[in-house]
This record gives sequence, structure tokens and C-alpha cells, in this order.
Amino acid sequence: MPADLNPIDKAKFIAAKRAVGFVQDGMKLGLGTGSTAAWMVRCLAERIREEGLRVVGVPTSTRTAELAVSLGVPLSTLDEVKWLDLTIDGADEFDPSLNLIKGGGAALLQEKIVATASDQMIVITDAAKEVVQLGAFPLPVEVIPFGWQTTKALVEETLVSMDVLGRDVTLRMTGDRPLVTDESNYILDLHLNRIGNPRQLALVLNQIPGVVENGLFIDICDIVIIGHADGRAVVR
Ligand code: ABF
Repeated sequence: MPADLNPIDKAKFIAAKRAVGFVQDGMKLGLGTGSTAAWMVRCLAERIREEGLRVVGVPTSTRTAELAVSLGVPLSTLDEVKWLDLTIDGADEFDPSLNLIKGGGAALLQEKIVATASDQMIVITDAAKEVVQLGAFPLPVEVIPFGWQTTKALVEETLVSMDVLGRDVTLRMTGDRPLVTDESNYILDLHLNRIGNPRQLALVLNQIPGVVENGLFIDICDIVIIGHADGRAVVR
């Protein structure tokens, strides 16, 4: 383990290293986005360097691609490989059914496409991500920039009829401009506090014109690995 990591980063590293232990020679991998996924890329690169592991990765964001290239992890594209053996990615929240909120890193669209095109998805997290009910983390929803304010109003209208506690919707900004995703879209963050029926909300949101995808990952995650600073990796 790298020296002088703070407890959260230690936990993320432990989870990432444990997940990379599931990687077998010849695998086609989905490479997630975020700080925990970055530790996974580093651990994967170490296995490639030290064991001669032969894998190919499909990144879920430009920043993951750049990190992988810098560390010598061979990359391909989803169009090239068509299907993946395993995706390893982070999350913002996970519930007892292993349903997730993702998208804090604004990469949810490529992450969901890649995770869905995989035989298995492993989520790597620290214990702070575990919740009884999803929703404390604002739910990211990717929308096209065209007419985004109308889309926002339709989302707000939809929330009125849904089983949620909060209904505040904000446009994600970077500085004084809207954040633009790798796919040139915007992100709306839905501050719901508690989501009573994530499966239903995920379906309803994606029916709204202008909505591209949402950060609810329902029935996609197979395994969650929770890292702990004391070195334990709990596999759920
Ligand atoms: C990405 O990792 C995002 O979907 C999610 O928001 C983020 C979690 O970030 P971190 O690992 O830095 O906590 O997969």
C-alpha cells in the first residue's frame, strides 16, 4: 500500500486492490471513473507490469483513459470489443439490494453503458457509501443542452408525483458555466433526500424528452467490495 494515505484513501485502495484480484488473464475490462476507480487502474497496471497480465480496458471517461495510458494499461473501445467480461467502478451510494447512485463524477452515461455491456460489475467503495435507502446523495441526470431548462421543469413536474422527499433540481456548474460531460451534455442534480422507489424513478426519468440517462444503477451491480483503512476488504 502506498505510504501516507489518509484513512479514506486507504479504504479505497484496499477495495480497488481486492477487486483487481478478480481480474484473470485475457479479460476485457470496463474501467470506471472516480478516485476509487483510479486506484483500481493503478493496481491493474501493477499486475500488468509485474505479472505480465494480458488484459484490455475500455475506459468510462477521458480522465480514466488518460490515467490508463500513462500507466501502460492497454485500451480499446466498446465498439471494438463489443462485450466485456468485467467492469470495476466506484459509486456514490449503494443500498442493501446493491442498487447504486452514480454520476458524482459526471461520467454516468458511459459508466452505465459499459457496466451494462459486461458479464459482471464489481463496485469498489468505502463504508461511507453504504445507505439503507438511496437518495441522500443528489441523483445526477444527464440531459442534452438543447432546451435544458424545459427538461429541468419537466423533471421537477415529474418529481411531484414520485415517492421522494426532496424536489430541488440544480444544474451542475463548473465555475460560472454549466459542467459539460464527455458526451457534451449537461448534468442536473436531483436533491431528493430519500428515494422510495428507485426502480420506478429510473424508468420514469428516462421517459422525459431531453433526458439522456440517470445515475440510478438498478440490477446492474453484482458485487460490492467495501474497503477499510485497517486493511479489510468486505465482499458483498
Ligand atoms: C464514479 O465514481 C461515479 O459514478 C461516482 O460518482 C464516483 C465515485 O467517486 P469516488 O470513487 O471518487 O468516491 O464511478
